[in-house]
Amino acid sequence: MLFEEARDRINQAIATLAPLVQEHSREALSDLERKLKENKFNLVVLGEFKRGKTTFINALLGEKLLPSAVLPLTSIVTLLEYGPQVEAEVHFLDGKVEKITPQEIKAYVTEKENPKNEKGVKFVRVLHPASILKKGIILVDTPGVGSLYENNTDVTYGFLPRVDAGVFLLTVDPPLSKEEIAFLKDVYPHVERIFFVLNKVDYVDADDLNEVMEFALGNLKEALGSNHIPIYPLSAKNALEGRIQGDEDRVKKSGIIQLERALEDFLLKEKGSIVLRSSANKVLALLSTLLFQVDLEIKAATTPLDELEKKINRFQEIKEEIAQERRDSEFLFKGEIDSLIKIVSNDMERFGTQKVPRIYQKLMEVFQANKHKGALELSKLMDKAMKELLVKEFDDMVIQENEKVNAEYSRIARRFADKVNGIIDQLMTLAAELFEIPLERFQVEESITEESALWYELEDRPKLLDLEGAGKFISYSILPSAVVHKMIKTELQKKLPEKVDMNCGRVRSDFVDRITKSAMELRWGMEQKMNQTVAFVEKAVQKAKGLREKSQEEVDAALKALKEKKALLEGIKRDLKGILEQRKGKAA
Ligand SMILES: Nc1nc2c(ncn2[C@@H]2O[C@H](COP(=O)(O)OP(=O)(O)OP(=O)(O)O)[C@@H](O)[C@H]2O)c(=O)[nH]1
Ligand SMILES: [Mg+2]
Repeated sequence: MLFEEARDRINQAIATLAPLVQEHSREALSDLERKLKENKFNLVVLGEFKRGKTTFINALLGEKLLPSAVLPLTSIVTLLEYGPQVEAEVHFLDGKVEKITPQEIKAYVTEKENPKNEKGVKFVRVLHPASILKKGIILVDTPGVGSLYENNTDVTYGFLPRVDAGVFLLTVDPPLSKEEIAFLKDVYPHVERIFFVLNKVDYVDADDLNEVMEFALGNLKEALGSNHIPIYPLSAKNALEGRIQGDEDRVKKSGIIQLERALEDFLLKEKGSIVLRSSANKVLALLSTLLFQVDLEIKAATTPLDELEKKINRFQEIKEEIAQERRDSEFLFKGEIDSLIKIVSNDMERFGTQKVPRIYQKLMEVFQANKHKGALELSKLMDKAMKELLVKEFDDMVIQENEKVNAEYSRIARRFADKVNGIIDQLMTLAAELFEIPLERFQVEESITEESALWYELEDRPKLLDLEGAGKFISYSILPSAVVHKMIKTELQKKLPEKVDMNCGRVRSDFVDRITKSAMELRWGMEQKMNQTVAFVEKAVQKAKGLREKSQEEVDAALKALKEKKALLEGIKRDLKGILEQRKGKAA
């Protein structure tokens, strides 16, 4: 079948389905339609935070167009499409679109300048003349997942249904983490083709690189159960800088040429096919939901009323049992969250008791080195030293503690989410069995944002210190130095534990707030998901039951309409499956 013919048939399917689906699915359908028409697809750059996604995209463009940095940065999806000159526009959540200059991109897509997306940006679209874009791909920069910024993880997960092909960035350090494997597994069902890139190879020499490649490869093979997984080594930094400086040799050594070649090769041979398959698959996923609903309605409308009542009652019972199971896992989840909070409290306490003597000792070293100085100068100096030492110690501790809490929280959250997802699956299977309906890879229309990392922000963490007291030392300046020294020491001995204690308290309550908030949101999200599933089944059954109270003619007419709808949906399904059969295709 030719591309055009297949495309027309998918378009027909979309046109038929559009009036039958809900608003947000309709949006997704019209998106598919546009991509089919333009024969373009989304090549999405994915990975954990700070793997160099944005740098890689800039290297492909040959200029520092998008902002990159050392701290978790990209917070908004940016789509890059071909255009004769560079242009940029912001698409807001409320539907507004605003033209901006390329220099202004930063103000919208970074965590720093648009914290928690307070500007309400949906995505940024950039036109650029780069040749790779001209060949018909839409290059997409996504926020890194797994960082302290939960929102960034959410944004990327929300985009997964629109990924056609992916570039998954790993780095040499660490070569492949547990979190990355977990993320990859979430990505995998959404993509038709995935390219693995091992970035930052400039950090290692050739021997180490081989070792790292072997390691990553072995783990990827195991995780994905595939034997053929090419990995492209890359230094996005060298590629970008080489291109900016016109240093051909540096560009060549960076590995970007091989990767571009692979991407272009793939574009040339498979783009059309990918566009078709990816669209067909997305429409099929929607179809399975619609078919289940129709089946359920038909079944309910043809089951004798008393039997139907029995089935409804049985479903209610199952629902109750499952609700109990859900309460159990919620209870478990809550318990685990409480222990996590306890861990944080203990850590803070330990930090306090360990650090006070150590900081005091360091302060005394500063004191000894400076005690010849005048009272005023010395007291100011000590005050400054205390502030600096505290800030440093707290900074280090907060970063470490945060990593620990994050890892632990995601473990707990993932387990809970898996559990609830399992329960939902069970519910759907039972409904299917009860009403004797074929259940085919049913997907609840929902993104997977629940499994995101703990919401925590380093930037607006509580002020560590308030040191207004500094001026107090001044009045000591008229006293003899021995007295002053003693007073300063006494003051330090008194103030230091106070400050440490107060700030431990602040950090603790900050952590507790964030853990509690994240946990609450997760529970709420999972509950919504459960309720939606139950409502979905109940709505179909109730609709059919309502029908049974009408005249036989009306029932017959409704049944006829339902059966026609079913035949229509099945026809579309067969057609799409046929298209897929002809174009089989995962790791590139
Ligand atoms: N040494 C080295 N550093 C790199 C390379 N690629 C990126 N970096 C650096 O890594 C840091 C992160 O790069 P970004 O491109 O912002 O990473 P990102 O994946 O877009 O980060 P998020 O948007 O926060 O997820 C920056 O300091 C880059 O300069 C590379 O190949 N080698
Ligand atoms: Mg980025």
